[in-house]
Amino acid sequence: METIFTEKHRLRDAKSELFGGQLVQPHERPSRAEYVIKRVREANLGLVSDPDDFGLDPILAIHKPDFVEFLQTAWERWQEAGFQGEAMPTTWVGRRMSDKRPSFIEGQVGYYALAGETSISGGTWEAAYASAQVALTGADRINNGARSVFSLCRPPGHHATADMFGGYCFLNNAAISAQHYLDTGGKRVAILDVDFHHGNGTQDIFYNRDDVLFVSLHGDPLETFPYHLGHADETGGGAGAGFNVNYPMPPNTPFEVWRSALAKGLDRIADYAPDVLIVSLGVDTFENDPISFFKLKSDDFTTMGADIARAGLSTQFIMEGGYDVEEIGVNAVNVLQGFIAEQ
Ligand code: OKP
Ligand code: ZN
Repeated sequence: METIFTEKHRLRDAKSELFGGQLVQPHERPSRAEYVIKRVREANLGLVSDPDDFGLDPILAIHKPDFVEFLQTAWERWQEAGFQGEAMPTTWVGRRMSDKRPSFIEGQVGYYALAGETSISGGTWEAAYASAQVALTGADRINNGARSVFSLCRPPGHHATADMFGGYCFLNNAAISAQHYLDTGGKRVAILDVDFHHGNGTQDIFYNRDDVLFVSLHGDPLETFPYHLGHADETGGGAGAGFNVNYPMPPNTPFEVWRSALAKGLDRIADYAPDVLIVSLGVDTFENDPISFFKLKSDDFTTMGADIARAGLSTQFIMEGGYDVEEIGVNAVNVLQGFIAEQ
């Protein structure tokens, strides 16, 4: 399996995450991608290639132009305002408040944020742009006949909506890739999100559409981030009714339980008969992940990959979360090796 990767991910190297009332080094840090690419090479997974540049158009097919312009200019404008730290939201559109966009950068950061932990720092836009190109290049490989590809995206994307950043995400790489398939002749795309956290951004982007099926397995949002979306009764709206499927699960969920939800999700995907399957691959379901509460072991990730391969679909893996930095390389590559052994 070919891996698409660029060192430009390092441009996202923020100092601050708001965690437990303190500013700490972000869990989403450059070493994550370094562990994964190191393991890809050790395991001889296949070719490692730089992304091509598809430009802004496929990003603007998902994200609102004012949001993209905000991401491009936020850090510069924050510094010009004289702030000393990284750009972080301090306000948000609370219930019954106005959706009118503020003009001052401090207000705009709150306007475009869906969560408060994630800062915008120098290089964030450049890294997020490169991450989206890694996803688009993977899609291009599938379009050219590859059975599978690994887009080693960083920063991740599944929390980002059309016009909001947060949860370590800025541009929704999986959504941008899905739309690219549809804009290059695809009719139906399925997205299977196995990250520990609910992919609220991906759900929101495609909620009213039937050309993208979204299936997510995640920690119950009553108990964990993103808290305000991801319940089982969110099944899609309008033309998208029935095309959004959530499997929230409680603390300490073991692999056997998680795997039976995966089987149900894969059945739903088989019924949908998509042209391509995108897997939002987070490995923060691991038992030792520092911010999550499922109990998957390293071998379980191999089984996961084999289960996904048996769907028999052209499959693009897109990296999302996973924070036990020593182990995420092994766990991510186990999924890919499990897939290859069964494909
Ligand atoms: C991004 B991805 C833990 C707070 C963590 C942000 C989590 C973002 C996860 N107490 N808040 O889905 O892996
Ligand atoms: Zn996650």
